[in-house]
Amino acid sequence: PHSKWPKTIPRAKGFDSTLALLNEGYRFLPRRFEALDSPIFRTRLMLKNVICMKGPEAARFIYEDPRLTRVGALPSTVLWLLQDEGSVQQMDASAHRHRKAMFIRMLVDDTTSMDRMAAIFRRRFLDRIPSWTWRKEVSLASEMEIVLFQTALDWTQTPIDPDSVGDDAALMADMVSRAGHFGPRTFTTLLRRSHLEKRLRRVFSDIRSGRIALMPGSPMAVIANHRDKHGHLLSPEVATVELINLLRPIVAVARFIVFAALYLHQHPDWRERLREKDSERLTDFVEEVRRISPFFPFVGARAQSAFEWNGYSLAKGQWLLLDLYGSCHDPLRFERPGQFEPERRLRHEPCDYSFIPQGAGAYATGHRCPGEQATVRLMMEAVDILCRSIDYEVPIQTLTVSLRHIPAGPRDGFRINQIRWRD
Ligand code: HEM
Ligand code: MYR
Repeated sequence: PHSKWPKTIPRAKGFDSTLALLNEGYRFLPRRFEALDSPIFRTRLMLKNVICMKGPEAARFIYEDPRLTRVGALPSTVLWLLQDEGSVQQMDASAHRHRKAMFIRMLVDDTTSMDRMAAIFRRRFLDRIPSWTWRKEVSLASEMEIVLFQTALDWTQTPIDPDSVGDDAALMADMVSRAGHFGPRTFTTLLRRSHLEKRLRRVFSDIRSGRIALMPGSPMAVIANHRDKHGHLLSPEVATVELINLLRPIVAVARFIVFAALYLHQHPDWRERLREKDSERLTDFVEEVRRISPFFPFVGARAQSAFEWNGYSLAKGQWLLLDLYGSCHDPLRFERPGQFEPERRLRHEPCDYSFIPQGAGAYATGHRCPGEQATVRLMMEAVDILCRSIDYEVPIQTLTVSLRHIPAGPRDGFRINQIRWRD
């Protein structure tokens, strides 16, 4: 079904919507699409004119039109927390495709490498459980952040002082949790990030000078040996930024795992079903968690020149937002979008422009997340362990997820107790 595109882009009420966005969170965009009965509207955010869109046609546009760029599409603090200068997210056209190919080799094409990531995670997770059994209760979010960070370090072969693993894992998680709002803590997180970058730049310098040897084929080696289109190695600065582009989002998968645990808790029939080993059913479950969970709210883009799209004339520099959350909850595409129904049997496909929790379109040519398979694999391992390896109780706590908070999640990161092995 197609949403109706109006002749002219309607304008949302009010002079500037920044406060409304901070207040309404994930609901801000969907509410206005509904109120204006349009998949597109104009407003101001941070006093800047912005066009907001949802749906498959908009996703195809934002992810595939070469006249758009990601440069200048995010507030600087979000850019420094989540991407940084010189990163793949900020590149365009052939330079982007060349850098993106490096990520695709590691995260999509090299299936042995993905199997290795999943196996490391499984081992690290199972190894962590004995330390839970004697604790009164644990926060699944913080535990998963540590296990995922250890996984990311092992998988990439990043040499980091074991004493700093706890702090660095928390830093990875903070980069994501602070990206949705600004305040004094944003700057502390950015400062911690710059200290970590300094340590990692030294690692790349030591690799270049031969002081550190690398495991051939490891992501660390792939980044250290990557050459740009002109045959130049990446600078230690850019190599560091791209390494963090692997470490940080792997830790961010903890958020999806917490949502998966929440849905297991609310749908005990699914926990029962998943006790039987069945990878199709497990995939159904995990993909529905990715669709329904409020995580990456929207992505931004900017027009590199003035042009016409879909009958609308866009000015040079026009700022655009695509609602990922709203597209995944669009009643035109998903029946009962607010209901958790793994029976939908969703699968992420390059030609799907509706089920887009991690972006849309082709991996190689656009900015779609190259870590989607990795995310699904890690979530499947986690849900498998939560259903088949252990039993636990969920003590009384606030489990409602406020959609006003970006990124969202249960308040205490989902506490569990009375953890025991299943026989
Ligand atoms: C890009 C979401 C996990 C690596 C993206 C984009 C989204 C996204 C929405 C597109 C941004 C845009 O269009 O500008 C997520 C979410 C994740 C996740 C919600 C869940 C934790 C991962 C993982 C990795 C990863 C596990 C790698 C290990 C990347 C990279 C890009 C990216 C390198 C940049 C791609 C480009 O600019 O071409 N991610 N991601 N992500 N993601 Fe993820
Ligand atoms: C990653 O670490 O790259 C993956 C997860 C990032 C999720 C970030 C969620 C909050 C983003 C809020 C800002 C929206 C930017 C348009």
